[in-house]
Amino acid sequence: MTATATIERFDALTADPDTVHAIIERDGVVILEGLLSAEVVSRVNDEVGAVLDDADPDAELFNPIMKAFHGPCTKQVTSACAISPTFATEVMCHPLLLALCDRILLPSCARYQLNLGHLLQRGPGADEQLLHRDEAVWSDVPKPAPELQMATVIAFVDFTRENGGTRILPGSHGWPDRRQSPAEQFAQPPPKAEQIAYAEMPAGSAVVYLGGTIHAGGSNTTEIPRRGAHLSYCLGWLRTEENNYLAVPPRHRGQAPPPGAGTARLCRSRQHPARRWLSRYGAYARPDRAPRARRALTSAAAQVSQNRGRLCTSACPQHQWFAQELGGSDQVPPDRHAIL
Ligand SMILES: O=C(O)CCC(=O)C(=O)O
Ligand SMILES: [Fe+2]
Repeated sequence: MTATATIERFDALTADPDTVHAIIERDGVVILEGLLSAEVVSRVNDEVGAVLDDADPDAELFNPIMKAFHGPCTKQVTSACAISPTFATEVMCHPLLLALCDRILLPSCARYQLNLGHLLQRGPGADEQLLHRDEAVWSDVPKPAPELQMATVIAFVDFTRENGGTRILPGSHGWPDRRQSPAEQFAQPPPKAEQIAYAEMPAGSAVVYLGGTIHAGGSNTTEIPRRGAHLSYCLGWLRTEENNYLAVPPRHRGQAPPPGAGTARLCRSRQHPARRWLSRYGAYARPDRAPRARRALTSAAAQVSQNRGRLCTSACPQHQWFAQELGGSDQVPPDRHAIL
């Protein structure tokens, strides 16, 4: 087997956040072993098991790019915190992850926020995912930019090279192509095998990387579904990938961050009538669920008049899809902007 790059590892129980941060700045990535206890891993697995069993890896998503991105063998379930209370309280708000966010994100915003927390189960037969930088979703932010995002993939089974453990290119956060558009980045020659590291790690560990670090899910040539969660945080002034105003259940919104992480506000939302629909059917909703969406949105519309000032950009695909479902027009009525 060809030599591969390596990722520096820390024992999460004893790691000093300043030291871990220094290595993330240097390499763009670290592995935190033992971030979650075996008991927390088993509780999350119990809480998400039935939903993942039911998930259809080949389900239509309203955004076909997302479907191609995850591939036909990956079960992708949004809003993990709405499914698993343990995920919401003990994973999403983990003090070490928030301590790293304090160092990476807080210099560039008043408060950072949850960007997304979804489950990614790469099933047998899953192909290698396209290598990418997660920050490509904010490609309109002029470069150079501050760090926009800190991401993790957390293992809920042992991750191996064979079962699709995340592939990472250490140091790629410092490559000059980071300043190019996503299209130009994808046109770069593929990396050499020896530049790629594999996040092989026991269940309960996490690979933590920057928005500018190139990475992707691996191929799964085993019979074992690779169950992981992709959890990321971003600057407070960015629009998030999951709509956490709706996705985070009210009981977790007011949750006090753990001591030492007083600067995090993981979600600013208040109770919203469309939230239940969204947490049940996912932030990347399927078109065939439109009737339910319409009902939720109709009742939501009554509430949004208070909210008219907060408009989202009419170019977002979610927006356009809702607009078509609601009236066959490509314009969302102004009184519905605020809910998207
Ligand atoms: O599943 C993985 O290992 C990586 C997933 C990922 O990079 C993503 O969804 O952006
Ligand atoms: Fe990614």
